[in-house]
Formats: sequence, structure tokens, C-alpha cells
Amino acid sequence: MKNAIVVSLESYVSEIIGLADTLDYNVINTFIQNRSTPDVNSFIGKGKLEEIKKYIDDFPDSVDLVVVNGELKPSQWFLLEKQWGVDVFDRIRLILSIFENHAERKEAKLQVRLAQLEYERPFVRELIHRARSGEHPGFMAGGEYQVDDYYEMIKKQVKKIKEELESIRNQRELRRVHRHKGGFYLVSLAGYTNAGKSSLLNMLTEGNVKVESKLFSTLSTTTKKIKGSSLPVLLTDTVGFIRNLPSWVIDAFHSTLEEIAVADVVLLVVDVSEDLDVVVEKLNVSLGELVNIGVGSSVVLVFNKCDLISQDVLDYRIKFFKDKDFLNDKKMVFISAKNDFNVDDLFDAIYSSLPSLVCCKIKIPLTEKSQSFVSWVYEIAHVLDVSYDDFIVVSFECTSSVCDKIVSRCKDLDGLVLD
Ligand SMILES: Nc1nc2c(ncn2[C@@H]2O[C@H](COP(=O)(O)OP(=O)(O)OP(=O)(O)O)[C@@H](O)[C@H]2O)c(=O)[nH]1
Ligand SMILES: [Mg+2]
Repeated sequence: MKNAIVVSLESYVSEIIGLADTLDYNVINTFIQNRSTPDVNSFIGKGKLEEIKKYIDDFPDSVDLVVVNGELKPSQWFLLEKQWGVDVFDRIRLILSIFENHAERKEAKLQVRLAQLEYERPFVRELIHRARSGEHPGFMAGGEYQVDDYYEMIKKQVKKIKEELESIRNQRELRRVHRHKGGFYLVSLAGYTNAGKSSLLNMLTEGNVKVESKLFSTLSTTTKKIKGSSLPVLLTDTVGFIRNLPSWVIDAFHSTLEEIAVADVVLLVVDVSEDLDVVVEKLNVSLGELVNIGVGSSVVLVFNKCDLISQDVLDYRIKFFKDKDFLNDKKMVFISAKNDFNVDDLFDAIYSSLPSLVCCKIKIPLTEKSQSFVSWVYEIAHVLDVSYDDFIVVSFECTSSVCDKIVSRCKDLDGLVLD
């Protein structure tokens, strides 16, 4: 494992350490300088800069990386790398490196590459500026010419990737329309990274999505049918949220996040086991993201990992969140994806949030085809009652589009709609 140190202007560092750990860095020390705004030139003050330099030089083993818990301007980054003589990553670069390592499918790879190119753009601009003013020998062992070329290449690549992503997005859109038309309800998981979204998907479906204690394990969406349900509900896993992510990184994942925007119901998963102020902050970040994404459908707050806190703490937290005025309109469930705690409550919350269902009763003559028709109705609707006589009478509930389909096929079989 490689060694890293963390430099931060705020005392909350567990998340940045978690990010470094996810990238397989062992954080050996943390330097905190309490100041409200970063130094314009060097992010941290001169004294701290030298203190860290000394620490790096004196450390018996090598320090492989300095992680800055914030966003560095290119000029600050150049200065810090020069001063310390080691690689320096700011928070966004750390996150993008994690994304790069975790991206498996083509769409995720393209999305990450797009975000990386956007990230690199101002750094390359700075390099061009430096090369022109003779301050820097050039970039990638080249001179000014190559730097200009590289900048042009970035622009071309960005355009090409955006086109490719657009075409993948269109295919995704087609699939989604197809599923909706097929009568499926779409339910999406959303929430802060590591909240337990994929664990929930695996629990509620026959899914086998990777679950890890690391951050951003999921970068691609997975859609599966909810098991053991009489209603056709598809559940989609999505990429996690994190605070202070610039909009251009989020934009790169646009099509993935669209799955959340178009869902009939969004399950907003929250890890309720962390310190209460952290839980509240992550909940606020996540709710803010849902607003940015433009979610208009019902949101169910799924407080997960209840197994990790005592009953007293859980009772306190249930009351705490139920008393919050700004959450008043939202359904809440307190569950554990690990030990199936309160999973029935979750099912109830999902079903009662689905767009309204219509009830219908049909009557079809008993023929060779009628049995397969009834099986088909069982597959796509929630059957309430079936009686067999000279006719088959079926009562069911489903979405109005599914109802239209059933009625049309019923008429093909010389059936009738009773009410
Ligand atoms: N104790 C406990 N651990 C849980 C529970 N749900 C999930 N976990 C653990 O939390 C970690 C993260 O779970 P994931 O399901 O990968 O979380 P995620 O929201 O999909 O995370 P990303 O895809 O990385 O954004 C894993 O180590 C899980 O085993 C739970 O109810 N209780
Ligand atoms: Mg996941």
C-alpha cells in the first residue's frame, strides 16, 4: 500500500480519508489548518507549507501522495507539487481517479473520461500560459506547439465523447420507454455513496451487484425486477452522490442520473448509523441533488443500516427525522439491508407511492387460449380475484396503460369488460 498525507482546511476529514483509502492509499498523517478561505497562491499558509515539506523530507518511508481536501487552482497545484516534490491530488482528482478505477462498462468509461478531460482543461490552459511566457519548458516533453496541440486534442475528444454518450443515451431512453410501455413501474435507488443502495438492490431483486465498504463501487446503472411482488416493478441502482462535486462532473453522469429523474418512485437511501450531523448533512446533499436532477415523483426516505445502532438511538433518530418540518411530506422507513429488518415496511412504502392504479374486472369465454391469457394477466398486473364457470372472470389492478393492453387482448378473445 502506498502512503498519503491529507491536508485540509476543515476538521471533518473522515470522508477524504475514506476516498484515499478507496484508492488504496494508507493515510499516515493529517494536517489541518483552520482557515475560512484558501490562500490564493498556495491553498494553505506558508508556515504549514514548510511544516509539511519538512514532514515529507524527514519521513523515513516515502510519502507517495499529498491529498488536498478541496479544489486546487492550477497555479496552486503547480506550486505545491514543486514545493513538496511529490504528487498532489485535490479532492476532485482523487474522486476522478476512483471513478477511473471503478468504471467497467463503456458508458461509465466515457463518462469518466469526459469528466477527466474537463478537469484537465484549465491545467492545460495554465501550461500554455506558462509555456508562452517562457516560464515552463512545455508539456509532455514538448514545447509550446505540443501544448497547443494537446489543448485542441482535448476539445476534439470532448466533442467525440459527448456524441458517443448521446447515442448511448438514446438507446437507454428507448429501452426505458419500452419498459414503461410494457407496464413496468420504474423505481430508482438514489443516495450518498456507501449508503447501501446496491445492497438494497440485491436484497429486493435477484441482483448480484458489487457491494463494498469502499466509496463509489457503483458507476453504472443496473435494472432488475423486484422479486416476490405481484406488481411489475423494476428497480434501478445508480451512482452515489457526494458533497461539493462540481456540476461538470455531475453533468458527465447525466444519462445515468436521468434514471432517477424518470422514475415513478425514488428510494433515497441514507446511512442512519453515522454521527447524526453527518447523517443530516448527507441527507441534505442528497435532497439537493434530487432537486438538481429535477425529480418530481414521490421520494421515499429509506434510512438504512439500523442494525448498527442501538434501539434507543434508533428511537431518538426516528423521532428526530419525523419531527423535521422540511421532511414532512416524505414517507420514511427505517430498515437494514443486512438483516432484512423492516423490509415489509419498505415494500408497503413503495407500493403506496406508485402512481394510482386502476381496478378492472373482465369476463372471457373458456377456450384453449384463455388459460394462457390469465397467466399473462398474472404476470403484468396484480390479480385480485379469479373465478371459473362457463366464463372466466378476472379482477385485477394495474396502471392504466397495462389495463388498456389487457382489455384489448380480452376483446380479441371475445371477452367483456364488466367494470
Ligand atoms: N451493517 C450494515 N451494513 C450495510 C447495510 N447495507 C449496506 N451495508 C454495507 O455498507 C457498505 C456499502 O454498501 P453498498 O450497497 O455497496 O452501498 P452503495 O450505496 O451501493 O455504495 P456506492 O455504490 O459505493 O455508492 C457495504 O460494506 C455493505 O455491506 C446494512 O443495512 N447494515
Ligand atoms: Mg453501489
